[in-house]
Amino acid sequence: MIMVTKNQTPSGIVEEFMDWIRQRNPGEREFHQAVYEVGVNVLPFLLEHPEYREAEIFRRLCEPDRIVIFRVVWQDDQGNIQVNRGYRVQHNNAIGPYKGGIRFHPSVNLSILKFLAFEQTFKNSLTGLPMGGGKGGSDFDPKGKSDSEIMRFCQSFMSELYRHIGPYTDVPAGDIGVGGREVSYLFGQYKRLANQFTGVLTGKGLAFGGSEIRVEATGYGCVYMMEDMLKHSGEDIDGKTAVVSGSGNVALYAVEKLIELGARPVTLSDSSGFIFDPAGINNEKLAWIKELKENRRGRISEYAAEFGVEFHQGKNPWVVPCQLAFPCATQNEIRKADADRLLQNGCIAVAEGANMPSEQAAIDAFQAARILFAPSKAANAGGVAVSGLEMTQNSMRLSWSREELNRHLREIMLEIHNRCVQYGTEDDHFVSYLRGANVAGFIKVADAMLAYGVM
Ligand code: NDP
Ligand code: 2IT
Repeated sequence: MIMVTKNQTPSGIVEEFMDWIRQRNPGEREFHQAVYEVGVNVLPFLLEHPEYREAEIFRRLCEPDRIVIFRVVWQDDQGNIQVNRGYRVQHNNAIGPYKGGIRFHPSVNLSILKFLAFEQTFKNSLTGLPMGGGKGGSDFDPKGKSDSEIMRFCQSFMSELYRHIGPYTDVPAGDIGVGGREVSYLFGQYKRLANQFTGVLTGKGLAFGGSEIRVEATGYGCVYMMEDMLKHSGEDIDGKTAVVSGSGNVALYAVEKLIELGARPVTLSDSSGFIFDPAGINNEKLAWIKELKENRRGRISEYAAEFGVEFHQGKNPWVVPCQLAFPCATQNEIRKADADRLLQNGCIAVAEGANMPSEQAAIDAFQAARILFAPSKAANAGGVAVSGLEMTQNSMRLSWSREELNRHLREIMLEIHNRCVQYGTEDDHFVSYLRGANVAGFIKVADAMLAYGVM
């Protein structure tokens, strides 16, 4: 049944839909934000597509298929019993098994995981690969924990999760706080409980079914997206100054690719503040940061001491003048005031490495200024795309070379760029990558859902 609408204008339809979302999901701010960000493009698109509208496809897409919430109990090194909460949001499997990362961070709650799983569904669709959307995690804080505490937590988490996932059901991977070490502990425990060696997680080590380029894929893919947007508008990435936030998996490999393509990355950050290196981070400094972050698990402030540059405690890097911005840390890290500052300082393009890093008012400012803006579901899709290729390799029981995988990643990012151009080009030739990504991501899932009938 089609809901009777008070007001059939596009903004009236969005407003009415959001009233429904807020009423059904009270207090879930991030989830409301993610639905709005997609709905503002997709709901007006439905006015011209009654087949989707009459089948209430978008409304169905705003209700996850299933959510599992469970207790995770583990023992710390002092012998104390610790209690955390685990989640898996299986959002939509219309076009493939649920697929998406696991986040371990004290801020994790249902709203954050529902927003991430919702976004993941459209992102995975955009990759062109057969993957549905899901996301999981826990409010567990890996910071300051010993290796054995991380192992015990991961084993306990998987002791419940394993019954809900599988290579044809749901295939988790990493996200904030979950990297190679955690995926290994999780996969080991799954294998033990299920007595099966399958491609049930991605981001695995190369010795046990992992894929080349997966570690690099999100950061590299994000820079490829930027390269393609610049090319499409007659610009070049070479020589441009780039501001990058975060100093985790996504940020470090974005910096690596920026250096390779001749850009000048000048910042990195973590939750304590940012470093500003006006000379640019080069390969030698990047190798030092990788050792710091991946092996010693240190803080980015140590870079300032090592290389004699400024560390800005408690601040984010959007005050630094740049042409290109790469938010690669977390959601809502670019506020409206940050967006205004970036624009005043001459920023011409933003590619979102993190998921939903720009708040809505910041996006509105970027769009109003007509700068190039690649939303996360397009810009960071390279990670899950190579996860999809890891699944393919696991099914075929073979491993492709680094060169072959990088070639696939490059092609997939270009295809995503071109889909955004196809669905997002406006009358004045401005490309709304946001609208393009939302509409193109929606159509594939919607067509599958229509084909299945009412469910
Ligand atoms: P990591 O855990 O490797 O790194 C996260 C980085 O962001 C750290 O530098 C961390 O600093 C910082 N950070 C995290 N939370 C906050 C916060 N609340 N405030 C300030 N800084 C914060 O995660 P990833 O690099 O994997 O993920 C970064 C973003 O990219 C996330 O939004 C994630 O969802 C997204 N993403 C990741 C993909 C992947 O393949 N890994 C794929 C697609 C998107 P600190 O150490 O101080 O906490
Ligand atoms: O947000 C994301 O796309 C990820 N964290 C990666 C998911 C995956 O399954 O590789």
